[in-house]
Amino acid sequence: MLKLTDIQSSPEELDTYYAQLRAQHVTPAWIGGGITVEPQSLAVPYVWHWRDLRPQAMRAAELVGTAQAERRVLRLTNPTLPGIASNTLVANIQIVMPGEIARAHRHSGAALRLIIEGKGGYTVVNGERVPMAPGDLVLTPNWSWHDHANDTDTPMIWLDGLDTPLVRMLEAGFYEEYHQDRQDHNPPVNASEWHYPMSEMRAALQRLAAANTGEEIVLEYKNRRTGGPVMSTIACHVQMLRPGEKTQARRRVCCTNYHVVEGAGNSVVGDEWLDWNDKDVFTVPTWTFCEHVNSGDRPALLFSFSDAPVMQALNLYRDESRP
Ligand code: GTQ
Repeated sequence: MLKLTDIQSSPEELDTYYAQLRAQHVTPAWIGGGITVEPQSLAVPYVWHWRDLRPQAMRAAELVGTAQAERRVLRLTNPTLPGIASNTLVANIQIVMPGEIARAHRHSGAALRLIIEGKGGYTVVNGERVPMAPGDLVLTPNWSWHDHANDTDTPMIWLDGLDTPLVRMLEAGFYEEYHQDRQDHNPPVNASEWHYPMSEMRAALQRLAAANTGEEIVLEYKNRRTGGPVMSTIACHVQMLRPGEKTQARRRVCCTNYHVVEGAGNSVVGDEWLDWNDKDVFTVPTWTFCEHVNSGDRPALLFSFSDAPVMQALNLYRDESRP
């Protein structure tokens, strides 16, 4: 017969023992744990409004040159995290002014750009020129050379999504500067591996809406080579919400950041009510029920990026609808 043993020890004995363990850098696992019944995010739901972000991006361009700032980037900061928007993924606003470049480098972190403002700027990815227009998705997968340029006469502003917090946690980060400020590059190609024009996504969403099956209208951006998620650590989606549409509340084991390409509405994320408008950004922590409402009179487009491919690769992914 196996039994649970009950040993009576004095507080003094325990204190002495724990102090010895501390000095020896050993921790008793019966205090504290570290295993939770379900995921408990350190992050909180939060929305950053474009009306606040845009003037500060423009101000950054007045105050800081691209010679000083290798990337002129504002990091959206979750109120409960250190300088990052979500647990594994950052969401940053980058601005490149007319005539400026952001010089060439590469790093282990994978990055995406969702263009918010400006047309005709470009990113050079491994020697290929990738054009930018509002709503376009541009990928710079890990360890790809990339530099940004703006030859136009208006600012280029975009949302950067990177997996750098994940890479840092894994202690797998490398970084290298290119031997020139900019890469020599070829002209743009059709169906670039790194470029997903919003014009194509919008047309596909409108086709789905016209079929009117009553289902949610959501598309995943597919890696053109593998057919899987766009990058090994990041999946991207775009959802169209019809006027008045409200989605089912759902939660998933992954952290997700949203960008409002266009439209107005709100999302209830856990206990938080987040109002959003054109070009706002909001974050949904892991395992937190989330539902979206389009409260406007035009279709709303929500772009999102998440670390779901990481969870799936590690057999940690789950999702459920609210009963
Ligand atoms: O454009 O390469 O937001 O290296 C942060 C780090 C963007 C970039 C960021 C970066 C970049």
